[in-house]
Amino acid sequence: MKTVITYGTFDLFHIGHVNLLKRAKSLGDRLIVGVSTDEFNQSKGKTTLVPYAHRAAILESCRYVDLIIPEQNWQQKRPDIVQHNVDIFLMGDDWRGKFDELSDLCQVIYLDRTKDISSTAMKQAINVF
Ligand code: C2G
Repeated sequence: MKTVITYGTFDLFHIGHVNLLKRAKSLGDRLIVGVSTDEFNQSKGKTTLVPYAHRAAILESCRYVDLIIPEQNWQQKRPDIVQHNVDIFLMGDDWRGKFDELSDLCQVIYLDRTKDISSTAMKQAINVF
């Protein structure tokens, strides 16, 4: 069984997230998603509208996602990959190169982001910021 893992905040779940998860799942048999906790997002300096519990439940409802784990820090990727026998670590290409050090454990893939959509742009459009 081929396992793929990816991580993210997934605030205001949108088509860019769906496209990434769909392509990620097409590369394996099982897709694990590490969803950033509210506390971790604070440490990333990222404000979210949707609380972790809702973001995790929304991801769980996605047909492409098989398992949700909380993303609580930057350091957990390596042990997560080992614990879950991950074959592919995957992120959107805004992260290109940032996780190459994981390539001793698994294949590292960066996929093109979906153009013209982002949680930040959506928040600005509805004047949340
Ligand atoms: N994404 C995408 N296209 C978009 C927007 C986002 O492909 N238009 C991808 C991002 O590249 C990322 C994933 O969707 O791989 C989740 O995006 P975010 O929720 O913005 O994740 P981020 O806050 O970047 O957190 O440890 C990694 C971090 O947790 C990533």
